[in-house]
Amino acid sequence: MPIFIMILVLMLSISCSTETVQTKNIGDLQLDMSTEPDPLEVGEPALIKLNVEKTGKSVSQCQIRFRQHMPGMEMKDDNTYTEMKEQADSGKYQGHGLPYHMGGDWEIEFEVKCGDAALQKAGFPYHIKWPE
Ligand SMILES: [Cu+2]
Repeated sequence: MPIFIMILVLMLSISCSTETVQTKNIGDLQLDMSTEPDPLEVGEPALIKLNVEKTGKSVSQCQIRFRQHMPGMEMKDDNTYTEMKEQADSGKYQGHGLPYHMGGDWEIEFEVKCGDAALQKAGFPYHIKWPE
């Protein structure tokens, strides 16, 4: 294989493995959200991943659920929540959401309850493109 093709393949594999992470702070918690697929796609359910940290350390055993909705547009699944499962006390939580039925401005809203702290909500805006 010519060297330039090898370099091209290498570059493609690197760019595919970089995931987009959105960060948000609520109280003293830092939430990092990423998705598979990345970016989100119309008509596809996605794996939503949330890492929870407090002053740089992962926070374990939180109860987290999320819903997906389009602000300004009422839809039947607006209040359907997905419970997230923690990956072996890692502070990394995952859950499969519902498919996104249309392109536009969505919000993925998390409800996070860690230990004795009060339940907190955090919304991540997400624009989903219509397929070409
Ligand atoms: Cu809609």
